[in-house]
Amino acid sequence: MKSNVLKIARLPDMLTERLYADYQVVEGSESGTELGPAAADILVLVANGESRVSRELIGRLPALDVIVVFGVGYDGVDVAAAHERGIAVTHTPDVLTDDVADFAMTLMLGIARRVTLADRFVREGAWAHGSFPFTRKVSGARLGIVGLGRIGAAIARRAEGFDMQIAYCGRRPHPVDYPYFASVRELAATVDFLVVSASGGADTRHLIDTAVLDALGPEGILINVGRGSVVDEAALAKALAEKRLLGAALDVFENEPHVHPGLLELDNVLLTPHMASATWATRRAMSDLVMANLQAYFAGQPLPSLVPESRDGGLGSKV
Ligand code: 8YV
Repeated sequence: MKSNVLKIARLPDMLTERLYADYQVVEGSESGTELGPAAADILVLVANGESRVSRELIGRLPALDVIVVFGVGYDGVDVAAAHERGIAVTHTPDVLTDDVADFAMTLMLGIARRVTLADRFVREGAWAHGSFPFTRKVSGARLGIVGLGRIGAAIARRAEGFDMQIAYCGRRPHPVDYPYFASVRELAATVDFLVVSASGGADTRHLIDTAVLDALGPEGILINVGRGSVVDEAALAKALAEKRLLGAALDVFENEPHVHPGLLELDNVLLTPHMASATWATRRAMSDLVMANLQAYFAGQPLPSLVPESRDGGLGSKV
C-alpha cells in the first residue's frame, strides 16, 4: 500500500506526477479543515516556499513526521511547532542559488536600463518619432546587498564582474572583504542599488521601510528577490510615486499573487511573478531534492536537506 502524502501547494507538473506515481497523494489546503479522517494517516506534508504551515495545521495531522518544502525559504512554516512534535523540516537550498542570483542581475539591469519600457517604445512605433531617454549605468556603481547568504554571495560574485563596489548588511558580518553595515539604513545611504536577498519571517518584516527608502534616495534603485514581507510595499509605492526613489524591481510581494495597486500604475517599477528560480533545470533539481527527501524518509535514511534548525535539533534521521 502506498503511503499517504499531503500536498498543500501548487507544484510543477513534473514533481506532482512523480508524487502521484510513488505515493497516495492527498490534496489539501493550508487550513487542513477539509481533510476529515484522511488526516490521521498523513506522514509527510509537501509545501512550497510560499506556503503557510501553521501550528493549527500541524495539530490536525497526528502522524506527521516530516514537512518537505519545495523552495529554499520556509518562513511560512511554524518550525517551533513542528519541532515540539519531533517533526523535521526539509527545503531545497543550493540548487536554486545561481538562478536567483542571475535573476537579481536581470532585474537590476532591466530596471536601470529600462528594458521593458524600451521594448514597449519599439513595439508602439515611438522610435520613428524620437529617441528613447537615457538610462542609468550599472557597471561600476555601488551595490548594497541585504542578506549575504548563499544567494547574496552569488549576487556579489556576479556584481564583481560588473566592477560594482559591494557592501552588505545582515545579522552578522561574514569573513569577506566587502564592508559590513549593521544598519540597513546606513547601507542604503551609501549605495546606488540595494538588493534584498534576505529571508522572510518576523525578524526581517518591513526591514525596508520609509526611512531606508529615503536613505537610498531619488537616485537609488531597490531590487527584491528575497521575500515580499521584507519590504513595506505601501511605503515603496508612495516613495516611487513621489519620485523619492528612482526605481524598483520586484520578484516577490507581500501578498502574492496580489500586488499593491499603487505599484501597478507606475512605470519606474519592474514587476515579475516570483519566477527567479523558475528555469526548467532548477525546477527539475528542486523536484529531485524533494523526491530525495521523501525517498530517504520512507527508506529510514537520513534526510538529505534539512533546514538548519532541524539539523541542529538532531532531527536528521526519522528511522
Ligand atoms: C519558491 C522561493 O519556493 O525557494 C524559495 O524560497 O521563493 C521559490 O523558489 C518557488 O516559487 C516555489 O513556490
